[in-house]
Amino acid sequence: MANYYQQDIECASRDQIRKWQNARLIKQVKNVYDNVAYYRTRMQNMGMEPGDIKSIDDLHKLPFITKDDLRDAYPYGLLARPLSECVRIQSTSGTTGRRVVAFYTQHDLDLWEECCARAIVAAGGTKDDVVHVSYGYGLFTGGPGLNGGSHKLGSLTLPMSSGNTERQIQFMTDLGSTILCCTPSYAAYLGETVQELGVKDKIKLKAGIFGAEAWTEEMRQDIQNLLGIKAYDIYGLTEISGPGVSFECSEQTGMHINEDHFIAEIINPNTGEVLPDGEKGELVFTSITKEAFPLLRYRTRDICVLSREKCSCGRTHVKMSKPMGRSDDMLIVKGVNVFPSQIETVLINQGFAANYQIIVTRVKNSDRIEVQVELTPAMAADTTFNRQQAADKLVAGLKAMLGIYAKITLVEPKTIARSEGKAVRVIDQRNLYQG
Ligand code: DLL
Repeated sequence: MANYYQQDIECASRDQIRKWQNARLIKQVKNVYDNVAYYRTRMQNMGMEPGDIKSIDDLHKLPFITKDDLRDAYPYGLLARPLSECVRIQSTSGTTGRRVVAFYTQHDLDLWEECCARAIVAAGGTKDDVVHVSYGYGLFTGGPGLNGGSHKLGSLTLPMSSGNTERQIQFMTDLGSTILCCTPSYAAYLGETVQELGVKDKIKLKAGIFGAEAWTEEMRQDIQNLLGIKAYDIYGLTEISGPGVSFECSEQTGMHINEDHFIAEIINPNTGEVLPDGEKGELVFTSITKEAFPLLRYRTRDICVLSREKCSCGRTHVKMSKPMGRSDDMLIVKGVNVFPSQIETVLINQGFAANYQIIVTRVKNSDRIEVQVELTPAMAADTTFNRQQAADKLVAGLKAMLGIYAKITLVEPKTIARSEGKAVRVIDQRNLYQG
C-alpha cells in the first residue's frame, strides 16, 4: 500500500518545488499549444509561442481563462487528449448558464484521488479508518473525489452520498464511521440530528473533512462541539480536478495547496495584476500535471490570501486562507459589499447556528436586506428567551459589521430548508422588484 503522507513531496524544499513547477509548466504550455486550438490561437494572437515560457516567472505572460471561456468551449473545445483516452466526466454544480464539463484520463483520476488521499491523511486518516462519504455522488466531484482518496489510502469506504439523515446516523453508529466527509452545512445538520436522537455517545467519529462551500471559524466550532470531532477544511473546484486542490493539516490555519500539481497566484480581480503573498485577491490556478483538461491561469473568482509561513506540520506547500467569499457571491446592497460569511459570523457570535437565509429585494429603487434566522431548539424551548431583544441585538451586530440596516426575522427551528448539497444562503429577488 502506498504511503499517502508523501513526505518527499509534501515537505520538499521550496527550491525543489520550484524545479518541479518550472519543468511541468514548460511541458504543459507546449502540450496545450500543440493540442488545444483555443490556446494556440490565443497565444498566437498575443504573438507568443511556447518557448517564451521558460520558468514560472514567465507565468504572468500567459492569458487568463475564465468560466465564460469554458462555457463557450462546451463540451469538447478545451480537450487536450482524444476522447478515446478519457475515462470520466464530472461537471460543476452551477445552476445558471451552460454547465462546465471536465474530462479525466486514468492518469488524471489517479492524481486527483492521490490529492484526496493526502487530505484524508492530513486529517489523521489511515487505512484503519472507516471513511463515511456523504458528499453527493454523480456529476458533482465531492463524492467521487473523497471516495477515490479513501480507496487509495486503503480505508474502509462508506459511499453514503447525501440525504436520508437517519440512515446516515444508523450506519455511522452500526459500522463505526471514524471520518465524515460532507459539506459543512450538512455536517451541522447531522450534528443537530445526532443531538436530537441522543446518540452522540454511540458514534465513533474523530474527524470531518468539510468543504465545497464557504464556512466560518464559528461554524467550525459549532460542528466540532456537536459531533465531538476535529473539523478540517478541504477546497477544490471541478475545473481544476475537484476536492483536494488544497486541504487543512493539524494546524487548521489554512489549506496546503498541492503545489506539485497546481500553481497558485493571487491577482487583483479588477486589474489582473499579480499580487504578492499575504495580499487578498482572486485565486488563479494553473494545472501542470493534468492530461485531458489542463487549464492555464484559471480565474476561480474565490477571494483569499496565500501564506508561505512555516507550518508546524512540516508541509512546505503554500497555504491558502479559507475563501472569504466568491467575487460573484458578494452582494452589493445599498452600495455596500456584503459577504454571507460576515452575516454568519455575527449570528454565530450571538449564539445562533448557521441556519439562515438572506433575502434581498428592491422597493422603489432602494435595496432591502432581510436575514431569516432560525432559533436554536434551546432558544425556542426557553420561555424566558426574549425574541425581540435577540432580534434587536442581531440588527445592531449586523449594522456594526456591515454598516447598513438589515431586517431580522427569527423563525422556528428547522423551518429553513436544509440542503444536502451546497447550502442556499442568498435569495436575490431584486430583478423581480423594480417598483
Ligand atoms: O465544490 C469541489 C469540492 C467538493 C470541494 C467537496 C471540497 C469538497 P465545484 O462544485 O466546482 O467543486 O465548486 C467549486 O466551491 O470555486 C469555491 O467557490 C467553492 N468551494 C469549494 N471548496 C470550498 C471551501 C467543489 N472549502 C467552488 N470553502 C469553489 C469555501 C469552497 N468555498
